[in-house]
Amino acid sequence: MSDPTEFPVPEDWAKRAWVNAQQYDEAYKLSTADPEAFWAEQGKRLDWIKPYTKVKDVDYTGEVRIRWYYDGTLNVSANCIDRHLPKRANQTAIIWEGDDPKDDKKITYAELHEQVCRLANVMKAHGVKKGDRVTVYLPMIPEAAYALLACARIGAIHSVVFGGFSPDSVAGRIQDCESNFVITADEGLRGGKKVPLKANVDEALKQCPTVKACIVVKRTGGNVAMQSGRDFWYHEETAKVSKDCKPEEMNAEDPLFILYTSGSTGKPKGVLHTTGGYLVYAALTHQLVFDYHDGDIYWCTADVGWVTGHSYIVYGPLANGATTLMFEGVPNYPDASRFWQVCDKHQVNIFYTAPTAIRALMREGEAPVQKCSLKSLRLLGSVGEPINPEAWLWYHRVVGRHHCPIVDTWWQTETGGILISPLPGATRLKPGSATKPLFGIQPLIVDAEGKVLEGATEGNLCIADSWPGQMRTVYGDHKRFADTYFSTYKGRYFTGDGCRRDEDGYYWITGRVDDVINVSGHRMGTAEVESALVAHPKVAEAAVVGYPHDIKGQGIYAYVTLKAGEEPTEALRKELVQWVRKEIGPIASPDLVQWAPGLPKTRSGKIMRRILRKIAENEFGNLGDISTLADPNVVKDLIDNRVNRD
Ligand code: 6R9
Repeated sequence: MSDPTEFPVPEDWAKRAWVNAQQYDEAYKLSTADPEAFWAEQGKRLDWIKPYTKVKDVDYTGEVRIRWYYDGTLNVSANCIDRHLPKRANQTAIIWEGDDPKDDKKITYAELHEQVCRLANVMKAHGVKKGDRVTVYLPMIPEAAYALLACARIGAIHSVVFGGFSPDSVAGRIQDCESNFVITADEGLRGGKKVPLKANVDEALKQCPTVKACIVVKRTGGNVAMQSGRDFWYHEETAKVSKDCKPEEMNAEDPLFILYTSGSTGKPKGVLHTTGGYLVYAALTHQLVFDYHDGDIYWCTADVGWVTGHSYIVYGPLANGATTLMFEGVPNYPDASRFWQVCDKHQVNIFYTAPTAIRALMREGEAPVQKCSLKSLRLLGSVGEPINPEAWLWYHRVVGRHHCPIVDTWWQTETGGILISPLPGATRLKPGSATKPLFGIQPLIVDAEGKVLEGATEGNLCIADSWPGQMRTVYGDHKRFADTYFSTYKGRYFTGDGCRRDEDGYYWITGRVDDVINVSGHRMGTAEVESALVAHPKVAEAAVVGYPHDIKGQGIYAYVTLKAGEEPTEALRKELVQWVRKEIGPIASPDLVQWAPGLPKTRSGKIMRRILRKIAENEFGNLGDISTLADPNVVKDLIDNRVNRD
């Protein structure tokens, strides 16, 4: 029997869920017909210090202006902690599961309050003020959540840098936002291996004169250098201060955080999110997409270094008074059943992970899953890249044992929260489709000229109107914000993704249409990898493209032209891969390097990436029009010398 192509909403789900099919249709209509009314109502899910009277002020043209709830004031940490205390002081807020299966810890809302207040007071004692930028470079330990919330409590803007980034990447991000305070740990621990976080910070800070102080969490107890007057131990500092800290009154449009993300050109952009709209949107989507009810145990396996960790480990769940699980380790340590063992151990009801993890675990066969009960699981989620139907069906059958709906959630760092996704009690599922837009979201599919295409069609995905969780600007460069997202198709937000809509109005994301590649769910700008490669003294030129990779989704394929006289040896290939790891971080390591005596260029000198992509994809039979090439012979050489991936 072939696999089903559609899965109806299970009856019990339609009954118990916050939203059923009919409610979805009605609310969606209202939300798009009268967004002001819809979002005015939704804003009430937060506690406001001064309630808003203005809801929406958006202009996608010209300089671009996006404001929500903009005369209201509130504090995000008070909304994620203090307001829950009367009812939930002793409820677990965070379940922490360490890298070592013997390590775990539960933090109640009362404890969370104390920890966040203490850290907030430490920052204040070190002179951190409202509006200052604080860089957070931490492993997946509870202090990461404390750090975010402590910043929010005093109105400092956090900029989390993923622990896998190199000292240079950390330095670049600190410099870009002129951060003056860093929170890190001695070392991280992942899959039994240590990550030298403090040593990386030391290296980075050589280039960062703005940083006045660095707080270090003792995680492994490893030996680290502490610079007197600049570096302070977290446990010592937090012991000195009061366990109460009054939350700062913030305007809804005051910045909450910056998160750097890769684009098709230039350096990573500092995506800026603000206070009120972001939290309304994260809370709403966390509640509805995951159908979160009181008492549920919810686990999102992302790292706080990515937006998924911000919105769906910390802010969304805690705004909803949820119990959120935070995992320090990796899916295959100590063995390939770790995820499922954690689900059983903590009785996880809702499990949210990435297709790359599912594919990697699928390769290990069913035995590691079958030996676990998984009886507690009720709902599964996917995020980060398109999920291929094969992985979807495996996830549904083997992990979900046929009875857990899968929410395939499409969104971006820029969108703050999920925009297109099934609602488990409302949406019939099709494996591989992110299905339908959430409330207030109006997707448009446009052709290359920006013409809006109707009905079943395929093209580029834009969003017609704003939602409260949308990014507000690129930190320090508003023009880049307007140019990147609103100038390709005038007056519309362009996502950078390709998309198909089927006859039922279901959306199928086909992947990036710009020069961004998606490696294991992480965004990488090809331009960034290229500039790292050409920074090597032996490299004259480089072009980087993605190619299909069984586990990672896309792998990194680099074409490298060496300087005259340099020998293309295996040792140099390895050196270049190491070089990129050092320059950017392990996630940017090229999987394949091809020595290219020349790159295909137009007569005006533009590299024709379309051709390089096809060769990397092994689809060189159909290269399309190459008549505009300055030297068509280079193409033959590239095809003849392409890297065999088997
Ligand atoms: C949340 C996140 C965003 C890019 C996005 C798209 C891809 C994310 C997806 C998906 C298909 C899904 N993407 N979720 N593609 N289906 N469910 O991943 O943010 O790191 O900014 O990446 O990821 O290409 O444009 P971010």
